Amino acid sequence: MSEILKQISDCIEFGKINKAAPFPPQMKGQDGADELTRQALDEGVPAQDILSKALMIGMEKVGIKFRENKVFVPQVLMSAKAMSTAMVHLKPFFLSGAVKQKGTFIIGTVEGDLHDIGKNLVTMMLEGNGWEVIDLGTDVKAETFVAAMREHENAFVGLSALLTTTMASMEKITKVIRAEIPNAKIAVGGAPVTQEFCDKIGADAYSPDPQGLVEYLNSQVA
Ligand code: B1M
Repeated sequence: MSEILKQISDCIEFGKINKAAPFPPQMKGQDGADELTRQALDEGVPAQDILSKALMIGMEKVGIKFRENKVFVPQVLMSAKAMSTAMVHLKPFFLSGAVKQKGTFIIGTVEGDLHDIGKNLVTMMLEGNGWEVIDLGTDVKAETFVAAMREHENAFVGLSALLTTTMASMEKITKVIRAEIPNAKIAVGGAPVTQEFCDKIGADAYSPDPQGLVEYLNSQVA
């Protein structure tokens, strides 16, 4: 990994948002995810590399430490904030791929689940691939998905879940959407979700990453 990608990854891992941020104390006064991401882009590092070789790596390390109780929610929130700050710089690069809109995609993180970084990434990638995205946010109830789908006829819908506990919400929401709008095209994703689970709940598509979702949606309108 190049030096700057390693530095950005460290900023995510330790929650260093920008130079002015006093947290973490051992990085006080140093550039943070904000400045370093800008610098990397200015130096010509591809946005995709910054995402996959720095931001995602840093977040993965945080996830492991979180699971092992080596860091706690406040530190994870600082990491999430550092990641969102970096993503602001990346967004125009993903969006610049847009030519004409291929269709509309409604997305939300399911009821009970507040994780939104992955959903936001999916949104960015889809927009960059020419899809109009209606983002319903986090903790989204079945009725909200259905209302948005009635408002945007023929839109595809995507459900994101990051907790094993909220996979139950995903199942419930899928059932409600199916009952209300039988021909709905429902895609599901998020770390604990699998193809097997997708099949079990009767969703139409599963992808472990945004690219797979882009490919699925593009195949539906080709
Ligand atoms: Co939470 N959290 N968290 N968390 N958190 C996880 C998910 C966890 C795996 C951590 C761990 O234990 N190692 C664990 C879940 C365990 C489980 O259920 N098996 C967990 C837990 C337990 C919790 C709390 C319960 C902790 C607590 O309070 N005790 C709590 C729940 C709150 C709630 O939602 N009700 C909680 C809270 C939080 C924070 C608020 C602190 C913060 C969220 C901040 C935010 O999102 N704004 C947070 C974070 C940051 C994480 C980790 C560290 C990182 C998640 C993330 O953003 N990853 C996470 C551990 C981990 O995953 N490494 C963890 C980066 C993101 C780019 O990946 O979201 O997977 P991801 O998205 C990917 C793919 O999954 C895919 O594309 C994305 C890009 O590749 N994808 C889709 C996502 N949605 C898709 C939809 C699609 C297709 C693809 O189609 C529709």
